[in-house]
Amino acid sequence: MTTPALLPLSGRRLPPLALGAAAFPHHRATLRLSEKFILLLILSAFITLCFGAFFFLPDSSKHKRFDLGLEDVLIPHVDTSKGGKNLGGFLIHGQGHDEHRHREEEERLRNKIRADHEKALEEAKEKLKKSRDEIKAEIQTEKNKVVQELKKKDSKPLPPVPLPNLIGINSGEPADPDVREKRNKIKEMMKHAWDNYRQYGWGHNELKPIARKGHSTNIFGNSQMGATIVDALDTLYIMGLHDEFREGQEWIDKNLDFSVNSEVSVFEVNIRFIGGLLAAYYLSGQEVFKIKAVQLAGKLLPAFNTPTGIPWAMVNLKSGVGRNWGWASAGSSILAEFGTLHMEFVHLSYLTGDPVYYNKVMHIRKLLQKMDRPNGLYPNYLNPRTGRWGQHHTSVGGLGDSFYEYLLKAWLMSDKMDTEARKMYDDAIEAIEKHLIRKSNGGLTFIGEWKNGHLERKMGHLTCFAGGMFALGADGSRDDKAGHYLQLGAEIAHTCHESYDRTTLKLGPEAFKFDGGVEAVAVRQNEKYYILRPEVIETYWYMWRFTHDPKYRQWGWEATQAIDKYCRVSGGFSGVKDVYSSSPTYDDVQQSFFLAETLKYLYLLFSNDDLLPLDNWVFNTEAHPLPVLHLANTTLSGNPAYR
Ligand code: DMJ
Repeated sequence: MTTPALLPLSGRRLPPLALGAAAFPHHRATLRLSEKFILLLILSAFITLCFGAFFFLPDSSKHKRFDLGLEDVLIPHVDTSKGGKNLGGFLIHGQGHDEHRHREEEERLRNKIRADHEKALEEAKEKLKKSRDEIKAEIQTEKNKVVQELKKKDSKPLPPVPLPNLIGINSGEPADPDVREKRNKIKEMMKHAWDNYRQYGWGHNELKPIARKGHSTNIFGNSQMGATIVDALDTLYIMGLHDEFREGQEWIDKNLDFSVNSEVSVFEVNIRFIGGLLAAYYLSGQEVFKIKAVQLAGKLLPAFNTPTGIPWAMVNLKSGVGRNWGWASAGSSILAEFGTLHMEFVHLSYLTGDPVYYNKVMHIRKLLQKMDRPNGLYPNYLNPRTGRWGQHHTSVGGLGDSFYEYLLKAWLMSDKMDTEARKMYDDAIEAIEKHLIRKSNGGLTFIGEWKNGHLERKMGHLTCFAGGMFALGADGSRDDKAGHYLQLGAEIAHTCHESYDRTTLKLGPEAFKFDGGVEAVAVRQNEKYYILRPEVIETYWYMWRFTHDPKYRQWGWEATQAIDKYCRVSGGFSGVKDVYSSSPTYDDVQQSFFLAETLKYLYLLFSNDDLLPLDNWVFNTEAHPLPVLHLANTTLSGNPAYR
């Protein structure tokens, strides 16, 4: 029976508009809602009429009706000890005063019920006079009110914390006119990518530059979360594209909503959205970015509800239900995913004063520290239910890469106080050097992958980021091997440059081999694509900052020209399917990381070093710069918000 839900027994009618808006906050529900709403009104009116009729029935009939359960509402306590008895819900004390008082009470309640229901009937009649559009508009207004209320609740000011030292947010304009010209060209490419996304893909996650429409993949779930806007913000800011930055900010302020029924990748949302929002906040000082980052982080937290605390790969932002990728070994979570949260989560704790984020990532670290590692290597798969490794596959490219990167960067970001992270990084790199790094017959240093007990002599484009990582970690390395690691970085940069140089388009393939006479060349057709990835350029930039060897700028410029020549289309930039073909076909995707990383690293490569100096900023794995936190130690006790 639906009556009790529609018509609470207290006699107060639930305002149906508010009920609808609160229960169905989504646009698609609006149409269905208005139909339901009219039905509810009719039912409500009908029931009210029944109630009206009821009061004209003889008393005995009424008592039977109230047996249906209304007694608790009328007189909740039945005290039979005083000789009274509960007759059909009305407390009958038998005689005299009590009986009289009771009748009065009964009469008062009846009048109240009658008045309430007459009012409800009037309201229902009024509503039914309105057109469908008017009712829809009312529902919308109520819905907006609820959304505004929720926004207000979510936008509560965060505790003030001292901002870290934000050094080097400047133009970084190079004096050399040739370098300046190159830098301007890169800025123009950014504008081309942004303007087309603005025109054809606005609000969608990414752009299809040939079809000229929005694009998305399952990492962002099924909703339009404006991934390109969030990912591109800090690049726009650094390049001085302030109008574009403001447009992005406005969209985020008005439209970026995380209460969506959408299953997203925890890792991708963290590095692109939380990282992007935090960087935009630190660069511009605009509170909205910090608030959005914190709101979103709250939506990711349920992913950590696993028996081990190792988060699921995906989480539904609305329900909080998590799960892992179907393709991952034995239901495992991925090392590069759950191991790439630390930087952003430490900043979240710093900015909110809430240790919850910090505790989550430290728990992961502690768990990993306790585990046995085959040959000192971290396998890529870990089961979040059992806490056991899945398949013994180790990679410094896809599935493993940014875990190692974040160990080093956790140490750097803590102003080198987090020595535990540095030790884990040093141990891991030693094992990687011993088991995965080799020189090819032609003298190219490469990083292979460990698969089921043997080394696969193949390196991914993704792995090329490691050149920059080795250079970044050189200072402070164990046994003072700084020179060695800088050299290793240079060798990886050289190998990756070769992988570009040995193609027709001078763009790097997704993966390349060092086997059977093949050196730095893709063999399989499905590894010949270039999807606007940044890793090789990222390594050029780090190498440039540490060595100022002009070849890195030269290599960066070669890549810029190749991208502009082969990936640029009138609707933006697209990946290409075969870098060895002289007439490439496009994949028709402008990846958000092209704006976040590839173009940013290129721009920085042709800027002065005092723009975001590496002593003060640490770039997350999506190239979003986060400031070093000069905290007393890794427990964040230096943060006044904690005390
Ligand atoms: C980016 O989203 C990040 O750099 C990530 O760590 C790995 N790959 C892509 C770009 O290639």
